[in-house]
Amino acid sequence: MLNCYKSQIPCRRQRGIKLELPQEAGYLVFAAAANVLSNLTQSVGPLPAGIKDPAASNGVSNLQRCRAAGYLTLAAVLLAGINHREAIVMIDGKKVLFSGMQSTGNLTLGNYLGALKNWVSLSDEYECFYSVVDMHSITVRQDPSELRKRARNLLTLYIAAGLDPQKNCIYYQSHVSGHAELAWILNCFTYIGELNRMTQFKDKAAKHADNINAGLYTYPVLMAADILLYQADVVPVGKDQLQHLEITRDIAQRFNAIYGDIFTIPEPYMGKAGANIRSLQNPEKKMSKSDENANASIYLMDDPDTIIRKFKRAVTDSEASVRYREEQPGIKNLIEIYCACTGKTPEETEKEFDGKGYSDFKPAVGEAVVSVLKPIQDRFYDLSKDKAYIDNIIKENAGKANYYATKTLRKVQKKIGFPERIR
Ligand code: ATP
Ligand code: LTN
Repeated sequence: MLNCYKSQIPCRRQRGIKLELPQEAGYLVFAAAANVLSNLTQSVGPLPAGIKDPAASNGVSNLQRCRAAGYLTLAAVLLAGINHREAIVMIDGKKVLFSGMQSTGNLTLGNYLGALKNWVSLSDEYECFYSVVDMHSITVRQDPSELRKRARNLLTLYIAAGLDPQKNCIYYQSHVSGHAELAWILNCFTYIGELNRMTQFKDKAAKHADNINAGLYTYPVLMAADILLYQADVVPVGKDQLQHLEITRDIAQRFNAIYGDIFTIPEPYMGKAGANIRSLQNPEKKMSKSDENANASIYLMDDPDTIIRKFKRAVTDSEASVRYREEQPGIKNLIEIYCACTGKTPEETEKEFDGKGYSDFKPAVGEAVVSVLKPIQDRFYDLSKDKAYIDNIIKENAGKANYYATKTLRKVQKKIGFPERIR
């Protein structure tokens, strides 16, 4: 019965215990459900409250059908005797989202406003994978114990910033070997000419002239593997990463053209406010966690006094008026930060500080930032005390990520002609 049920539904991904259903699957589920429901409910009890019997009436929505399908899947899991703790039952057909951050340096306000904050708002709409991409970090030399500590802090910060680890797959890249395996394969489908054009490589090579390693050069291929491994539909990234997303799409399309429809072609997802926060010491440069000048960046864990002090010292100009315009890049950046933290528009901000000087505006920006970061910091410290809780998230989510990664990887290995595994 389980087989018959599975085979009738064109799921995007399926496992004995996991089904993701596209909307149009609703009707098939409906038909399948009508056939199997009575047998299943006899064995596992009545439908839970709030889940409508899909066979009950014509007025059942697609979502209700999908919910029923989720329940039926769970019922099937129970009947098949699979450990339900491992069962992931999805009840509607969400698109997949992948993103990640490197565990190099301490997270900045730029990382939060440009990435993390948007991630939180996307959790409900998408099936999300958020990785701590520690394998990318070693393209630049790292101190081992620092790297381990930073990776853990970053993962904890993801949660402190609002990502629910039950809804989002939050995991370490290095815990899923599929990233490295797929990256190798994709290396063989990437041209040197393409990699030569990557501006991030040129920047980082100039900055680390003593260590221009092959990993730094093929960094975009590992990033492509991250994204394609999970068949991601969307990838939230800042402007600086668009070129890497473009090469990911090119590699995927090249592979698909040879082997068929294997990879989903990902789209960039650009958030609106705060997508491009600049350095406080040099507004020509983006705020970056690897900046050697600590005054150039606001770190997520900076205490309130430090934050206010850094804003007071921010490089601006001699115009002495709070105006949102290209000619005043330092002030423009501060206005953008203020707006991202308060929800105000640049026009409202100009009005609010009309006739006032930078000595009023700069501390106000600092206060706005403190009010956003303080709750995140408090939650971070609370979470850090609960080692068992974080350990459990690391373990469970690595399992989930591995499951999806292996699925894509096996498909790819088969297509390119690697010998089958003998079980
Ligand atoms: P590094 O200095 O190590 O290169 P970084 O601070 O530039 O790090 P990344 O790890 O490269 O940060 O980026 C993590 C995410 O944060 C990416 O989505 C990136 O686009 C975003 N991001 C980084 N810096 C900024 C910024 N200044 N403004 C907006 N978004 C940013
Ligand atoms: N290169 C990115 C981090 C990163 C990433 C990814 C982002 C690695 N793999 C996959 C999105 C999707 C950066 O430096 N911001």
